[in-house]
Amino acid sequence: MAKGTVAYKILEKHLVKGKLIPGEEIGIKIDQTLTQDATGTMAYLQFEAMGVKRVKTELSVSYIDHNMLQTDFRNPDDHKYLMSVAKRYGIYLSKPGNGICHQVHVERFAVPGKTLIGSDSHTPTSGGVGMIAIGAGGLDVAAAMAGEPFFIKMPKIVGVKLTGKMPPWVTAKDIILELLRRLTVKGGLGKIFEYFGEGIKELSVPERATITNMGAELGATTSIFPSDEITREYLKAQGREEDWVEILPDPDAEYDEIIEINLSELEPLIAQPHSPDNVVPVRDIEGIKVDQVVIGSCTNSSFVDLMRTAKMLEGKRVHPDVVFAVAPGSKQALELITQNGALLNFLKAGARILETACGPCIGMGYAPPSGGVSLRSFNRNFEGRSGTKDAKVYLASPEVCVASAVTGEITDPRRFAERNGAKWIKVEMPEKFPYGDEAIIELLPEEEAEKVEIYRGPNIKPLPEFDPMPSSIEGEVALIVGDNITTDHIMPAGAKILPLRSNIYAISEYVYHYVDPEFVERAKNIRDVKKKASIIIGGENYGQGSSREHAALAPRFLGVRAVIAKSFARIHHTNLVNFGIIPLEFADKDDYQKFSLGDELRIDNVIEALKEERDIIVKNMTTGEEIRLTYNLAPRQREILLAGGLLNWIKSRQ
Ligand code: MIC
Ligand code: SF4
Repeated sequence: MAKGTVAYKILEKHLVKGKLIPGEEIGIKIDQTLTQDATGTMAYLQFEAMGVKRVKTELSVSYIDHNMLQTDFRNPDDHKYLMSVAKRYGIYLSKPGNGICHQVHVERFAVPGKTLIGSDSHTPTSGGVGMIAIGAGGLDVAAAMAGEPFFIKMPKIVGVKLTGKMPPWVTAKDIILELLRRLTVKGGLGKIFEYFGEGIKELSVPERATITNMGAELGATTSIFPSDEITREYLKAQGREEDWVEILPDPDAEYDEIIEINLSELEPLIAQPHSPDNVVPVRDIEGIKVDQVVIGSCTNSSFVDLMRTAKMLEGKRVHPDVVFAVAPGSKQALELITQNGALLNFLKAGARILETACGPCIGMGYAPPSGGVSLRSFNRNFEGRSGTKDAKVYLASPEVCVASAVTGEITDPRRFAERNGAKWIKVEMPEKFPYGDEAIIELLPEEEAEKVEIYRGPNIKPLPEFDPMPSSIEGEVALIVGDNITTDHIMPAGAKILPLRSNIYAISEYVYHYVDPEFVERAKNIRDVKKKASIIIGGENYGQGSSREHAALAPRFLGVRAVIAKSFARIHHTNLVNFGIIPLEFADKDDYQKFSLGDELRIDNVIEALKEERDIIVKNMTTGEEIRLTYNLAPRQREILLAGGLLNWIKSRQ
């Protein structure tokens, strides 16, 4: 039962519904929330619809970090909306330029022992300071701000025992890449990864945060480190020692499973295109020419990353054929490297300095050239995500990135050190960080807050209304896809589409845009002409990756009422339920073969089946076959589906 583990202790303290038994639905009290601009506008529209006067959490922060290109009025209008909502409802606002939500949250707000949910899949980053931090859809975050508990299936708690000592040039990134190599992008489904063992003493908080951040790529519910002396020192340097509490696993703590990594045996690793689990040792693919290199993203752009790579660059220049960029993760990190002069090393090496934001990680600028090779210190390399469909994106530690930027080809940093005399340094934490809170807007007193008017630009469109579940679904197979479909496939981001996040009518025109450009027309035809529902057939781990609820909301708007898949990724599964799309699974996975595009399907007695928790039968009217489907839905989720979505369900209870 994993009693005595750090994760169990925190969950136990926050439990408001259910039992801490793996697989059972539990409700937990949420202390903190975070949103970012790309998911935040929708989350706050939903929060407004809940009619609450002020957030009910201990702390809520709204970050602006994803879309900062501001190519026209839409994006700054959204920012203005977010700023007014924050003032009105008692939410801190981190302005554009202050940094990437997860990094700033660890620096300025994360508190050991507390719970956090965020409308971004990398929210587990704050697990680096011993907090239960979980990514969720915006609607779930809105509900938590309104004081509702957050519901998940109680995960298994997997202990990751770190033994040995990392050799020079092996870093935190290699620990998480090693886990991805072993477990794949679906290896973490239904699990919390809790790190323990001698090896964790070597890892600073920013390094721990790299690991908990990229645990999202395993499909894990979250990842967590104990809150120990290292955490205390870090929080003290952030001027927040009073936030520290010690949370260690009990000596007799029992994990549901244990994975051991001997750090002494690790070597620099790299994820090849187009999946973060396509991991090999860097030395195996040395010599591949790179066109561009970038250090940044919420995974690897901390002060520690910037200091070590700045040191590697001392007296060196970026290869003439390579464009190299650095996007510091936060204003605080940028301030520090400005103060101590490390920034100059990047400039002198010929680096391009990008804004402290997500930027290239979500295809907002800095796209690679046609067919180009881009090496990044990020966490995701899904096909096309960089903005260039045929680019090849590799993921590795910032140290591998810098070694390769100088040589012009993928290079093992150990070989780089030998040849170029670069020295491995252990980055010491400053005694006091420059807090850098100048770009955080403080809370207004309640009486003033109540008078704030919400600003709504013309890009912000009201939420569409959705019907309750019909008693039978008459539908058509509108799309068939394979395994590991990401929410980037379903609802792409990037400079063209991201500005439409507050406008479901406009953004739904891009659903499955790069996978099947005809999908939208087909779905609309099924909805408007044939007056039927669209049904999507999927493989394993359907909807992995980002938490964007637009990947459920926009298909629902286009008339999708069911997705039948071999298995689902956690956040997307919940998002489908929240928007009234029923996530069904094949009782026999081989039945996946039994569907073709355009097949007419009929699912009868949906309401009864959901009420009585019976399996569902789909009739393929085109082939005459009947196929048995199951589902993994808690009673509350079945009620939500019957109501046509979470907002309808919440309203029906008021
Ligand atoms: C991502 O890394 O894919 C994002 C962009 O941060 C998303 C959120 C979004 O789509 O807005 C995520 O990880 O949840
Ligand atoms: Fe931003 Fe990339 Fe992190 Fe997502 S993964 S929050 S886009 S930096």
